[in-house]
Amino acid sequence: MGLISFLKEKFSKKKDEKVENYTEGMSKSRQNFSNKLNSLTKKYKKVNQEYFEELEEILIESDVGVKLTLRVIDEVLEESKKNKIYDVEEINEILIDHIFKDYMDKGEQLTDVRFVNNGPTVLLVVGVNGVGKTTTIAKLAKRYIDKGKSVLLVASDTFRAGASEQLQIWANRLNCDIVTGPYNSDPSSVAYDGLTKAKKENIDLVIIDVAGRLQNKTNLMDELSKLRRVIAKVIPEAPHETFLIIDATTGQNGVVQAKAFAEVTELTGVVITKMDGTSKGGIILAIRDELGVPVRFIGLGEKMDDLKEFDLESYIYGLCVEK
Ligand SMILES: Nc1nc2c(ncn2[C@@H]2O[C@H](COP(=O)(O)OP(=O)(O)OP(=O)(O)O)[C@@H](O)[C@H]2O)c(=O)[nH]1
Ligand SMILES: [Mg+2]
Repeated sequence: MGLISFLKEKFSKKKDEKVENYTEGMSKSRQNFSNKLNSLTKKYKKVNQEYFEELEEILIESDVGVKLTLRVIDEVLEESKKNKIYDVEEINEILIDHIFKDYMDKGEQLTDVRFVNNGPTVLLVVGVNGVGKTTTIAKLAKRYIDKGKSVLLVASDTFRAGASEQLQIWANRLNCDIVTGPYNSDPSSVAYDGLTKAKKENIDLVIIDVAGRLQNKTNLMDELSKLRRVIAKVIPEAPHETFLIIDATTGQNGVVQAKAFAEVTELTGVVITKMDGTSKGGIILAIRDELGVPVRFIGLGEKMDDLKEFDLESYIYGLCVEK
């Protein structure tokens, strides 16, 4: 049985809240992707060259990325020939199986922040302007406060006017401690102050908000490596996690950003925001394919609890299964 049949059976039996969140948050992407796939299925019934060409187009239009699309289509074509499978529905199942397997084969499957045993766990959050860094930080802070952890926010984005204030508002709302610095001050020195405080007070989780200006890669690289050096001075193994935030609505541009960041700094995870705002939900697959870094969380809406742990099965179900 293919994955899609398996998921249909698994998720149709009992109402699963997590899957409901995904199907709701991904409705635009699903309408786009599954409608196109369904019309293709009706049009062809048996696969041929034109079918695969149209399928390729659908995948690329859904932001799955050209590289991954071509590879998966090749794999499916080969399987079709080898096992003499020409039925469109069967081929669609095989396609989804390959997409799933490709994601799994790319590396670790992590979601939740990995906490260290001793002392504060340090999470660095990077990404370009407007992708949803600050709100994601607030959502993550709430998640771990709700789990009983002590959380400290550090406003190292000192360059954008109002950035610190925005984080401060969240800290107040969440009743969470925060360290800020003056506008235009050195982000590393704010981080230093924050980590010193976290160490002294034995805070469980420190989340650092960093500005990500991509205009100049050398600058970004210098800034991030300085920040990492300073962080490691206070807590030797830190930062333990570095999450890159990518806005799903930016499509292939998001993939370009991800590659650029991966070149200048070590990333342990990606968070995809605004999945609810795009009809091209394939970006997750493209980023995983290009970077191999696990997608840790996914933003499925603007509300505080709309940030969910990434779950590949729910994601595929949310993308492909008609509702
Ligand atoms: N619909 C939707 N909106 C989101 C999501 N995540 C963030 N946003 C919105 O995106 C906008 C920008 O979010 P911020 O958190 O300010 O982004 P930022 O990266 O910190 O921006 P700068 O500090 O200006 O660089 C806000 O209006 C958020 O509510 C999401 O998952 N879904
Ligand atoms: Mg911000």
